[in-house]
Amino acid sequence: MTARVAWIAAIVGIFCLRAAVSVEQAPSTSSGQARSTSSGQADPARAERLAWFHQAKYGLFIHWGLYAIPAGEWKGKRIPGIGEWIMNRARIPVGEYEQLAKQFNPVKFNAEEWVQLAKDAGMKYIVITSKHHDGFALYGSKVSKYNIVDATPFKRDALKELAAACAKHNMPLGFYYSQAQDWHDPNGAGNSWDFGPNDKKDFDKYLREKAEPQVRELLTEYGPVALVWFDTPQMMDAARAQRFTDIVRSLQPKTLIDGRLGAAGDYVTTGDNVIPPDVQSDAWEVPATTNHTWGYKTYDHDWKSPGQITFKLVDIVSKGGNYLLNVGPMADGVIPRPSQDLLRAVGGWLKVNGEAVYGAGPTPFGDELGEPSGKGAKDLRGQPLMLARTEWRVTTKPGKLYFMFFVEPRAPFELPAMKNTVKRAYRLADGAAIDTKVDGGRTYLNIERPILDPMATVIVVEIDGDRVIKGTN
Ligand code: H79
Repeated sequence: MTARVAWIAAIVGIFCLRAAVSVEQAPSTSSGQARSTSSGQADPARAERLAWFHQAKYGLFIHWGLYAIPAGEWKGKRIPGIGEWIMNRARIPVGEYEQLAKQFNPVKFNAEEWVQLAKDAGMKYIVITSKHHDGFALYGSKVSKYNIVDATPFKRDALKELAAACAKHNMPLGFYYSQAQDWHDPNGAGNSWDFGPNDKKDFDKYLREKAEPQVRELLTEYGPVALVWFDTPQMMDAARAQRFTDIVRSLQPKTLIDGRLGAAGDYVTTGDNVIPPDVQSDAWEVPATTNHTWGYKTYDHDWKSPGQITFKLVDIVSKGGNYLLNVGPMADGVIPRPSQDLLRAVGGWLKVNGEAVYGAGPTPFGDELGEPSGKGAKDLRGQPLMLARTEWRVTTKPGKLYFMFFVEPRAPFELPAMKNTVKRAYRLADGAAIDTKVDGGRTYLNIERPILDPMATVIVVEIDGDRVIKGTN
């Protein structure tokens, strides 16, 4: 088994294990196999759908809903865990939780500002919760009155406004939709405290009367939908998943389906905040938080730093993936200032160095990523424990290698073994030439110290030929 297959097997294994012991399992991925049609041919329609996604690399995830009001606290008590799970974690009865709708009046919500933030951040697509597990729709659904237009004093359709702003700024917009868990619907999965165990429910009634028609609405009333982001596929089987696939494909054939529908989507979705240890050949995306929650919590101030986010972005791109990074707007419609500042700081780096990220291919090397610790050690998820290396990463475009340094490299820096000749090397930020020398068949870069940018200094290495040929001359 290759390391890659082992990794996929490990996360799929975790999913199955959790699913067997708990209905509140962690979401996981679809198969990591390079996808082809039943005849064994590559799927050209899928490849075409994915073209923009491979270019984009970095997207803004937005978790917004009624849970932004309690924001991690219920009846004076802090409820542990992720904020959007508060209804579940505090076992709040539907009749009580739905009262929150009467208070939901985000008068400071401004779709243009949200899109502008994504643009400033260098993010190339937006995905927003149209309905999370709590069952509340953030748009004017005709299927259920439990929605932002019919059940709140706000009465505005937030997704309509966001779709219009995205269209204006050419920003692809996708919808998160919790297809299986719906704690508001007596037959939806997950709410055992009001409605009893899942196996006593008429789950197909819920799918046919709420989830499927709502997904149909999202794909007909909001313009082009870049992707549908399904989540936690409990109770899903092949037939149920197929009905969603058919809805998406028939209404908008270009729309991508993520990896958590319960059947193979268009790309692999890794576990929440899980970045694989090495390059994945199939298209993939990691959903990730900026602190420790998706929905807003007043008391989670543990934000990642711009440097940490930049490293993760580059790490992900060097492994062939996309980074879908979350913000949790407050109940008044404002995205918390610290997360805005963080995103804009990374955006500043991308403005200068984005060429190394957007549309860039993965590392042709791999030793720089780290190595299994050996001795059979396992991490918290039961996967082989990796000793990650974090000094540098590399991405590629035809004829170019982008070396990104997070710490001072050893001087001179020895390029990984390749048969290609280095034509020239320069710093991406200012074009400053980097002195190179060849010795014993290896090329060395004399990178000035200190490195220019503490977030990451990018050195472009131009080679003869489009791609790296590994080995020594
Ligand atoms: O939308 C975000 C999460 O709400 C959703 N996926 C991301 C993108 C998600 N659904 N389920 N999970 C994540 C796994 C949930 C795990 C936990 Fe819990 C919820 C840990 C703490 C609260 C379940 C309930 C396990 C312990 C208590």
